[in-house]
Amino acid sequence: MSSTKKLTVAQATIEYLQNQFVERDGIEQQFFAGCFGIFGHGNVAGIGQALFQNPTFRYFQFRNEQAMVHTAIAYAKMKNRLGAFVCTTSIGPGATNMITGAATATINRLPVLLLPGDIFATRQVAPVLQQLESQYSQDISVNDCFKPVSKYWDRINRPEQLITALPQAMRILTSPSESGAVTLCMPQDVQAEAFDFPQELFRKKIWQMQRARADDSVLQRAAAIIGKSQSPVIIAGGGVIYSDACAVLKKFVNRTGIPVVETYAGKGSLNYDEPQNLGAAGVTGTPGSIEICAKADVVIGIGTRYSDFTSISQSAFQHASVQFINLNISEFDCFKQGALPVIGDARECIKELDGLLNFFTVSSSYAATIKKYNADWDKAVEKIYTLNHGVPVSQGEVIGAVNTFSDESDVVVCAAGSLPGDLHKLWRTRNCKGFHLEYGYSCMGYEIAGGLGVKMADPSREVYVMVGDGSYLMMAQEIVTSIQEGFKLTIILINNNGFASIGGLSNSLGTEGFGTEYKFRDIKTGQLNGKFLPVDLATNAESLGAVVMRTKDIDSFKTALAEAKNNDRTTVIYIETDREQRVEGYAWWEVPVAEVSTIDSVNDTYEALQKHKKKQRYYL
Ligand SMILES: Cc1ncc(C[n+]2csc(CCOP(=O)(O)OP(=O)(O)O)c2C)c(N)n1
Ligand SMILES: [Mg+2]
Repeated sequence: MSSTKKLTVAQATIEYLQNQFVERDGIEQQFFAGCFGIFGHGNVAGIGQALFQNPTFRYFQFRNEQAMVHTAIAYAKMKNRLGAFVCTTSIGPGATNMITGAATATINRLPVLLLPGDIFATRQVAPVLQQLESQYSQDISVNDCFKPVSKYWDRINRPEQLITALPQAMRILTSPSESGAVTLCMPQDVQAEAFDFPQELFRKKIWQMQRARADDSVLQRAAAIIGKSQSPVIIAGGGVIYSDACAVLKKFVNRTGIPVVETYAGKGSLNYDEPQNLGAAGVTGTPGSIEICAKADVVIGIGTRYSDFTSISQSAFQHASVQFINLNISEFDCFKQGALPVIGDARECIKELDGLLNFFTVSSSYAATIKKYNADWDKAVEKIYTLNHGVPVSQGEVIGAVNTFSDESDVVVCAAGSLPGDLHKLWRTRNCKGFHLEYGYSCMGYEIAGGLGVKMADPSREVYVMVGDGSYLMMAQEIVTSIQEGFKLTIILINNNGFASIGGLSNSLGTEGFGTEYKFRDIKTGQLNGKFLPVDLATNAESLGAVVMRTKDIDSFKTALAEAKNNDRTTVIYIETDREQRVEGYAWWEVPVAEVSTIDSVNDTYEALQKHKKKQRYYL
């Protein structure tokens, strides 16, 4: 047997990727489920040829490169980072279309492997079609823009560089602490070059996704601090779910009574009806969660990166001597908030803390407070779910109808607009993978493409994509892909004629919703305050091949949900909502306000901002 195998760089890449496996808790699985792509001259004869030659590594055709990265991200999220997709593009615009996707992956710490085509390494033909030239270096292409949004970035200028680049890519992709977008730029000529690669490169390789244990003495210190606390709280972040720590968290808090608040990525860590679950944390938090965090003497952040939505722009934690203890696999996140850093896998760390704290329970008065907050909030949710607002309906009622109709195992998917905050507060979670929010980058356009990734990861569940008209207009084209591949989505398309979220924010900042409604330019005023635009989004969805149901009131909406469940093709349920019937908010969020203005309402808002800012703190 020869010790080398002659393959093109593209063929070697695909063959290598096909042989990569991950193992966690003794369960082994193939890491990549295939390759998403859009072909152009920068990849058609390289990666394209390799995929054509090797149909067992399945190729999926997409409509937009950014969207296909979103689908890959959602897939990896649904798989708790134990599965991923490869994305191939041409050079130039096809490649740079993936940059937003790369940032979305990296901010959410989710693995995607990007293979953008790149300019000729030989340079002889330069500038190739779509090459952006640099006057001071021939060693630069638009693909350098991936550097700040990738966790690993490389350019394969010679075939043998693959041999050392691919294992580095895999190390990052399968690391629970380092995961994110990995970009291997593939010059279009090099992709097609042959090389005698060592056979060992194509051996089956199993990457262990390790459950790192924390340092004993640090765990003991953490237990000692929690053991003496009067009003502890746990912030459950995405790390709880990715580490598959939901069951041990439930056991720990059911026994100790420590309340839990959930971030966007962490919502679902506990089911909604668990007695210790106070629900949404932070800016879009429940009143109980906000109160408990404000008074907490010990804050235990598990698998959270403390975004400003969680920390209420660093005004959430008001106890004079609040002490943070972070359980996190990522050292970077673990040290945030001046915390005692318990660096390790969430599930293992919770288990060990549970053992060390076997003497501890919260006081009965603290438990009673938590119980009351829970009961009060559940009443508030019920009221919003059953508002009977009439036509146009309220967004809260729509969420209520979807939540009530859907099965326990179903998944809701969302990313941007006013829906995420409302869902964060109102969605009654019933399984730890049922609430899929991309709120790290909150990237408009993630919703439908993301829904597709969720469905691909688990076709046994119904996937409910909730999307606003603004996000829909930004990126709806993967409806076509969902139909092509037979991955059925139920898309709830909420039309409120523009940006309810940013419109509301603008109003609250004194700028009267400027630029946030979808209206004609008025000839007299010269402003965008004419009639509403005559856009028909339902017909648009129909034209992409979806089954479309146009609903107006909440009863017809509920009927449509039942019908949609029986469809096997992607179905869009269209409904218009009253943009001003908002779900109440209970916390502040820092958004800058003009320090000087000719408009009184802006000046008033600036004064209010100064008051709120007094509550902000540094935790060192
Ligand atoms: C790609 C992108 N561009 C801009 C924004 C800023 N932004 C956040 S929400 C929003 C409006 C969303 O409108 P829509 O989807 O209709 O939801 P609604 O606010 O009406 O609920 C905008 C522009 C964003 N999050 N993502
Ligand atoms: Mg809207």
